[in-house]
Amino acid sequence: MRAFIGLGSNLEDPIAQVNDAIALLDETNGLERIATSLLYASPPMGPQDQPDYINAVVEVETLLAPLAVLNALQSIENCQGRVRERRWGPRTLDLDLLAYGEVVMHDERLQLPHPGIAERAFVLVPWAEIAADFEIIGLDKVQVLADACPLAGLEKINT
Ligand code: A4P
Ligand code: MG
Repeated sequence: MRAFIGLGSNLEDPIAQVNDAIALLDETNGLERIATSLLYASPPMGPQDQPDYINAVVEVETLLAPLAVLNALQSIENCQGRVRERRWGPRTLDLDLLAYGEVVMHDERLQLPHPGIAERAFVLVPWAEIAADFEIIGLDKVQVLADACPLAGLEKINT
């Protein structure tokens, strides 16, 4: 199945956090990375008293079921010292399963597609870079949503 993962970090060298997470995704059995966006910087959505974020989106081809992908993402977050504190607060690493094919799911642990996608330029712009024509079930094509979403200070970073 074709799936998309959103990566975000705003603590402890966010660029390294995102790159390390990509390396750990590559080591996960049953996930194959197909495409990777550039890295983007943006001011925090939510509480403003926290550092700017680095975000990226990765496309994978996977044999794992949706909850198994979530388990893999959470174990990578835990490996990188993620401590859950307040909602939308700062974090060393946040991995979101943005979409898993055309699956719609409302499990307590897993909502698919990920809620809030349509308002988040830091998700849509990197996603459109790698899969502009992907149709997010129940929403629209990634590029259409990206074009409609205010950039909110999002910038591509040069690494
Ligand atoms: N969960 C449900 N559906 C999913 C899914 N599709 N993918 C559950 C991943 N997890 C999913 O997540 C809380 C619970 O969501 C998990 O236990 C999982 O079972 P969390 O990551 O522990 O909590 P959170 O991230 O603090 O809350 P939330 O609502 O997921 O926040 P978001 O939406 O991840 O936003 N600003 C910028 N510029 N860039 C960012 O990346 N990120 C956030 C966090 C806030 N502001 C930001 C950014
Ligand atoms: Mg999250």
